[in-house]
Amino acid sequence: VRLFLAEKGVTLPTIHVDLPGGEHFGAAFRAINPEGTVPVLELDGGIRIFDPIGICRYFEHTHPDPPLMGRTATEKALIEQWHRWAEREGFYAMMDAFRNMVPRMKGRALPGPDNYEQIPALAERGKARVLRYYKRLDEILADRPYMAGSTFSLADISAVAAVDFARREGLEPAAGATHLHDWFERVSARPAYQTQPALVSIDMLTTEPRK
Ligand SMILES: N[C@@H](CCC(=O)N[C@@H](CS)C(=O)NCC(=O)O)C(=O)O
Repeated sequence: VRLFLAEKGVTLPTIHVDLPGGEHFGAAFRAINPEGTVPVLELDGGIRIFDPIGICRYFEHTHPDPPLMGRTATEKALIEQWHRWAEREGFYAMMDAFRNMVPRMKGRALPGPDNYEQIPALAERGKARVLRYYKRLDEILADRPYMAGSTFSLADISAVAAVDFARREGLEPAAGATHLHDWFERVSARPAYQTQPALVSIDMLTTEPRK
């Protein structure tokens, strides 16, 4: 969401939620989002949107330029396709690997209000799937500069967030994945990424088991 807003040139008043301190489990935050997850967009009038892509969709409508979710029917369909692919094959694979592996996520293998124990086999499967994701990304980007074609879009934001996150957990793409590396350089050189990298700090991701 931060990358999407930066690409749009939108700045919003923000309130930091202390995830390591478990603020999102407290009554005050749960009154705002019973799902216990960030981010949450609060609109004038009080409506709240807790889904990241719901938030992006809102700003795509209110700030259509530059378009990040496509203009034509074909662009919209391709961007949605590759965004969902990156989320499913990259982000959720990385999340399985990360949340089922690192000690600080013990008892917090899924985001949300309920505590789930880690499943080591899921971490292993997640790692294998991240490597497959890298391989497929390299193939996909062999004939185009961006995920959905010639133009940067939400699909690139989703795809780079998964890569960025997995790399910080020590899962590096192969050196020979040149199309992936070239694309990563292209995307991470963008002013939005320079000011709002997909991850600000690993500390933001550290959550303690809910008491
Ligand atoms: N579930 C949403 C993302 C929301 C989400 O999972 N947010 C994480 C931070 S990236 C969170 O709030 N985690 C709190 C926790 O792990 O306790 C999605 O699939 O797009």
